[in-house]
Amino acid sequence: MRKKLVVGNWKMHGNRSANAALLAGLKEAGPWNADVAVCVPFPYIAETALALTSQAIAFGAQDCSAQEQGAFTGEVSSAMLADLGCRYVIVGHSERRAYHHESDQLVADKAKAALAHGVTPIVCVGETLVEREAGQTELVVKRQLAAVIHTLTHCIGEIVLAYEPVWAIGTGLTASPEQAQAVHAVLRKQLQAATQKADAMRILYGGSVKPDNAAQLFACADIDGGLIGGAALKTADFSVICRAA
Ligand code: G2H
Repeated sequence: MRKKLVVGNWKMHGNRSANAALLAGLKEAGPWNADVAVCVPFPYIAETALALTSQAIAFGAQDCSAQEQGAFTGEVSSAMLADLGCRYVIVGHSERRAYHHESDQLVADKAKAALAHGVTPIVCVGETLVEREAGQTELVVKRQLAAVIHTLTHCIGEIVLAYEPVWAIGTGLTASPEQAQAVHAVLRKQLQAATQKADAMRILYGGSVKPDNAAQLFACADIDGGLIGGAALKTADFSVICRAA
């Protein structure tokens, strides 16, 4: 039995006072049966750590460098994230793959760097609308995951995987539970071929998860929680989603 995990991805939103209010609201709204975490912008990690001292809600970042340290201006290493107490880091989000041209291999290298410092990577995979309409969904997500499996080898069981169809991100379009479950089953099978831990691994769904569709998605056999964007910015909405998990 896998414990559900709900992760708020704040993306590039927030400021100190809004974050404080959101975190205070979340602390009041919990606890939930699911594991819950928020992945916040880099400048706010330290304050988030102070606000979430109880550990009931974990926190993390939205990206990390694949490099250990050195002359990489603007980059943030996974050692730094670990130093701040981050439990999770999102890697390979489609917004980074698209806007920062991150390759499958770079994403895999970031996941490896995170694991090396005890930070759990939440590795995102997902197809674009063009790819889905061309019947390439399976091909694309399997290729993205294969790079991570190949790079992490025996550590693959330590990651959290997130399926985020690009066409459903921030668009209000959500994959139906059937569409999402079908891809999650494909990913589970690919993990099963790579590690004996596959059945214990959590595969999250992300892409316009809202209070009114969360329960149906989370009821699917291979959907083990969600990666939540827009709805994670409102205490009430995020709390309902956490309760649905
Ligand atoms: C997908 C998701 C969070 P949203 O990017 O990772 O965002 O819920 O706003 O579609």
